[in-house]
Amino acid sequence: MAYETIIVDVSDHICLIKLNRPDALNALNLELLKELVTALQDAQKNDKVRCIVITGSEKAFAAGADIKMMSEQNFVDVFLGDLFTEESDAIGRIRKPIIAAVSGYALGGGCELAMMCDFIIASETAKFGQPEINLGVVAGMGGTQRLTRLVGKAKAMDMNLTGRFMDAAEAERAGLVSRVVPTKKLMDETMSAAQKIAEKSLITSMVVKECVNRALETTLTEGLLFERRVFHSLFSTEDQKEGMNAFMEKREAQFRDK
Ligand code: DAK
Repeated sequence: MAYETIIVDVSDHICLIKLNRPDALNALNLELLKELVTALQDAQKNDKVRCIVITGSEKAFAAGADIKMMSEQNFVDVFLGDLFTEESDAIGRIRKPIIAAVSGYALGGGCELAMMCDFIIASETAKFGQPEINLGVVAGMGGTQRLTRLVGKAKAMDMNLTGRFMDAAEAERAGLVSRVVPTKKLMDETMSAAQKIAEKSLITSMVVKECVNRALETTLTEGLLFERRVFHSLFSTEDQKEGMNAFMEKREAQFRDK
C-alpha cells in the first residue's frame, strides 16, 4: 500500500515503520495515525513479520500531535469526534512486539506513541517531554498515565507540570528507555534487537508482551497467577519442546511458531 506520511519496509521478518512528515517534525495528524494503524495491523496479519520497529528522523521521532490541526478544533469537535481514541486503542491491540527507536524530539503525543511501544531504544540526542501544559491542555494519550507508571509520580508530575524535556541519559536512569546508543548506531542497534526477537518463537514473544503488560494492569497476585498459567500452557507448544531439546542437544533452536 502507498502511504503519504509513513514509510514501511518489511524484510528479514521485521516491519520497519518510519514516520515521515519531516516538515512538521513528524507531528501526528489523523492521516499519519490512521496510516500507522493500517501498517501495524498489516504487520500483525503478515506471517512473515515477527517484530515491528517504529522510528522517526534523526531530529524528531515525533514532536507531538499536530498543533495546527488541533488549534482549529473546539470541545464539541474533539469530544464528539473522540480525537485519536480509535487509533491509540488500535495501536494498543497490536500483539506482536514493537520497539520504538527514538532520536531527537519525542514530545507530547510523540512521547506517548513511544510509550505505547513495548520498549524504547534512544539515541544520545533523544528528548522526551509532555509539554501540553504550554498549550493550555494536558496529555491525552497516556502522558499522565503510562509515564507515571514507567517513571513514577515525581518525574511524571515534573514533566507534565513544567513541560520540561528529559534527555536520553535521564530517561534511561528513570526507566523510560531500555538503552541509549550513539545516534549513528540507533538503527543498527534497534534492528539487531528486533532480529534477536524475530529469532524467538512468535508465540512466546507475543505471550511475553501480554505478561509484562499485565504487570501494569493488575495486582501482583493476579499477575503472578497469569504468568504461571501462561508458563504452564506453553508446555503444549512444539516450540517449548524444540527450545528445551535444542538446549540439551547444544544447538540453536529452530522455532516454528507451533
Ligand atoms: N504540530 C505541528 N507542527 C509542528 C509541531 C507540532 N506538534 N512541532 C513542530 N512543528 C512544525 C513547526 O511549526 C515548524 O513548521 P514551519 O513553521 O516550518 O511550517 C516545523 O515543525 C519545525 O519546527 P520548529 O521550527 O519549531 O523547530 P525547532 O527546532 O525550532 O523546535 C521543537 C523544535 C520540537 C522544540 C518545537 O517545534 C516545538 O516545541 N514543537 C511543539 C512541541 C509540542 O508542544 N508538542 C506537544 C503537542 S500537543 C489526544 C491524544 C494526544 C494528544 C492530544 C489529544 N487525545 C486522545 C484526545 C497530544 C497532544 C500533543 O502532542
